[in-house]
Amino acid sequence: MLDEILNKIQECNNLDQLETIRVETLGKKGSLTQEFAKMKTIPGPEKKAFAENLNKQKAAVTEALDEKKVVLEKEALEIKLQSEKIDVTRFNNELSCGATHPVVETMNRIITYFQNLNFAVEEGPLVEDDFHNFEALNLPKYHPARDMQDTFYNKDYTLLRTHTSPVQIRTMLSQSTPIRMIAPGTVFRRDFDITHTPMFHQIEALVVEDGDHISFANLKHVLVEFLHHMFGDVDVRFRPSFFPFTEPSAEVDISCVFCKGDGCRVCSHTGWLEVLGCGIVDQNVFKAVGYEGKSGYAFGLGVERFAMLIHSIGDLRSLFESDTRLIGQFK
Ligand code: 2NM
Repeated sequence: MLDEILNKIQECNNLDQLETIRVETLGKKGSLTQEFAKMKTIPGPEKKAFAENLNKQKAAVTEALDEKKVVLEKEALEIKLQSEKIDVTRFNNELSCGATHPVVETMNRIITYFQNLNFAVEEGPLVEDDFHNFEALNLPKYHPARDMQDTFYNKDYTLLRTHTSPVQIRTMLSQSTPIRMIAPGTVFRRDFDITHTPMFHQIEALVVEDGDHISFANLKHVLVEFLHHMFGDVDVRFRPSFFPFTEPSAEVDISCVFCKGDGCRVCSHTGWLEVLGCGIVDQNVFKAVGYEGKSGYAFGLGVERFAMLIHSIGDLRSLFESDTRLIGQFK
């Protein structure tokens, strides 16, 4: 009978079944317990041997049950651990990281370049008044040059600034020479087509000193160095142009970064790309801010256009669509 019990324990493969075996053998009505009840029917001289034998069997069964219990508990724990296993690397794989928008990145690059040349970074309000946005910049009321910009006007005759030049006016009104500054920021124009968005970004620069020694040569040098920094080994040319706030004025071209000047669709087969406007500050601007007798140069550029040329982005509007397939390429 002992071998039979020990066999059953050996073959048992779960804790419930093991408990059943324990109850069936060592429980109140268990088979071995019942054997102990037979003690009183055993004649005196045989009692001791009978009892010793029974106790041995009980000890053997108890030991077998205890050993098996340890093994089965270990197996059960193993199964539980397997089923509750956590892959700690899983969430890490799914973390996605952001990227700096190409317009912001380009703006930061330009700002850093001029900060290293000791230019101060100035800011001003997006909602401007007529004086700072037009009048002080040699654009008097009813002047046809105001048609060059299509302006968002508010009911109270304030307006959304059409360029960052009002920041230059505010800086000249509140500071004295020498001035060496850039004004990066958002500007607004009523224009919306393939190459224009109603909101875009500009960086304008202004350098003013006492006397008349600031010349076009100073302006040319700074711009050629800057454009080589931004676009690498390109040719640079200055074309005479007109702005109300500068005289003389020029527009600046670089040799086409796509066809290296051979002519392609992007440069309309001219080999040149227009990248900024510049000039010697008009004396009428200095008069408006009490800067008579000073000289200076200024220039302005569109950040979106720079970003598109640097990163070969074909469509201006893709910069404003928040499509993660665009921004995802700039991680
Ligand atoms: C440009 C081109 C040429 C300009 C002029 C001034 C100021 F305030 F000094 F008169 N600020 N910015 C300027 C000159 C801007 O942008 C294409």
